[in-house]
Amino acid sequence: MFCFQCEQTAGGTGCSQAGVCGKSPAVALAQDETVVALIRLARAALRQGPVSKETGRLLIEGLFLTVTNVNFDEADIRRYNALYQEAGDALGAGAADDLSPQTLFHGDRDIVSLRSTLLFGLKGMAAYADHARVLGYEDPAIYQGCAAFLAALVEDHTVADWLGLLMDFGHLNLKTMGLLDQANTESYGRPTPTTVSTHIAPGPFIVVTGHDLLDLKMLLDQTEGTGVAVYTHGEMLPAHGYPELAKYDQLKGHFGTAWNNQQAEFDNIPGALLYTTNCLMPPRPSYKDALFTTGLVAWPDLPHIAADAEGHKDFSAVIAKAKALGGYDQGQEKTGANGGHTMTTGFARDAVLAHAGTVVEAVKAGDLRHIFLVGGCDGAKPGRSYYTDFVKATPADSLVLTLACGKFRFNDLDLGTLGGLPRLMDMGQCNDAYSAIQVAVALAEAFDCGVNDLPLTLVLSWYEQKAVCILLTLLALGIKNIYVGPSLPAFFSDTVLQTLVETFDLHPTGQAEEDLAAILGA
Ligand code: FSO
Ligand code: SF4
Repeated sequence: MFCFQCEQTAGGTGCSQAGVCGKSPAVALAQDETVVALIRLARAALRQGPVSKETGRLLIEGLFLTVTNVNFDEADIRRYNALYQEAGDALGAGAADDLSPQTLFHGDRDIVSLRSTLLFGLKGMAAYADHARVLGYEDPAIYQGCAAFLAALVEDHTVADWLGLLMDFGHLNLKTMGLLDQANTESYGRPTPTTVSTHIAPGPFIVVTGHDLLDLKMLLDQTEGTGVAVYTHGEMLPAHGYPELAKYDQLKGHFGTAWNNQQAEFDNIPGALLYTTNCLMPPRPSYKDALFTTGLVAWPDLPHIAADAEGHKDFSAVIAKAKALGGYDQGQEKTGANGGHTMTTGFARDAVLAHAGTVVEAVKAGDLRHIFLVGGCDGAKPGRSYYTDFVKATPADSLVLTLACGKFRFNDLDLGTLGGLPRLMDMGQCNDAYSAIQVAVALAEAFDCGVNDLPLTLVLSWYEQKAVCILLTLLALGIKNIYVGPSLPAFFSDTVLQTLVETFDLHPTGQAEEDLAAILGA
């Protein structure tokens, strides 16, 4: 096997014996076969004319299937692959479309680097497109673009052309994040600032993790009146900000922190666990029996809740498991990383821009010196205390916007307020980078300047492929001077890295205090 798509890749270069994530060589091969089956399907579909909705759905589903920590079940992946192969056959895929999985990661190092960057970005974007699709939001341009980029992966391009493709892709991902933003806000209302408790009450409960808000909504409908409480974990925290989800009394609070702490946090848990998307880690025996997967997530021999033809899911087995486990006898404090008992969320673009006037005036008056967006993924490797250190060191006359699961390093800290606004504001899940971009654009308009001229710095943490698509969107928008860590992608060759550094002033993170001083001194 060879896989280097995530930040925890073995030795910082590539997993070749087994995945650090728990992925076996057989699963890795099956997932590479998924990718070549999708390229084959895309090429055949493009020859027929506009890509159909049915084909587009298969492309995004298949790509999402191969994202880090989603599916570890070889038999399940092979079932999907057979569908993609059949769909390609039906569209007239020929021998010339058959590719060996080895074509993906072999050849000139810079070309492999550029191809991998595009492929991993596509995987991340596919997850967002799939979340929008389940809510009934689809865009033919996204499906068409997805097919075209898949086909482009195995075509010859100059380095300059590859970079052009990556920028075009960044714009398509912006469109996709915009569609998901529309899907989420039209389905569940506009997020409002909300304080979420980390207290776990006695009695039966279910912990829901991952990103799929529709799964949570269906579970909330089905747990009404059952006496079973529901808690979020990891990237589900922002659900509490959506009025149409927060209205359920049994949605009680947040359990623990981010995905990378699940093995410790779920140890001997007396509640049921529902995994809606990534990030699944190899389950420990002490909670394996409590675990259910849904959507594209799968682990061999663990129960999976599938949707029926109408998209409905029956979570009665999860509810029954929660009742059987019974919950804690006494209330528990599952505090944040710094011992805090609450977390806040719901500061999406409307909530922040409602105070745009205050922010603009505070900057003009010299009361607000800088805005930081400290966001991205959390991860299991050491070195991520950088983000805690950075946020703790930000001066009192600065604001910290955050999003995605990296925030659990610091989102229980009380950073106080500035001009009536909390200094720390959680904008939501990783896809809510869309909201952050809207805020940056609106502030630039208010100041009549470019986004790069704002007193704003992005300090990003990456782990998996969604972070790749977001980074490409930010670069495509011309946003410069971004700090990225905790380590750089193994799939960036020296030439690609140098190009990104020179073109976009991309900075690898260094020491928190030094980086902060450099930003504020600039
Ligand atoms: Fe985190 Fe996992 Fe949302 Fe990622 S939970 S690491 S970037 O999947 O998608 O932020
Ligand atoms: Fe290794 Fe990451 Fe690939 Fe898993 S997803 S095999 S940890 S590079």
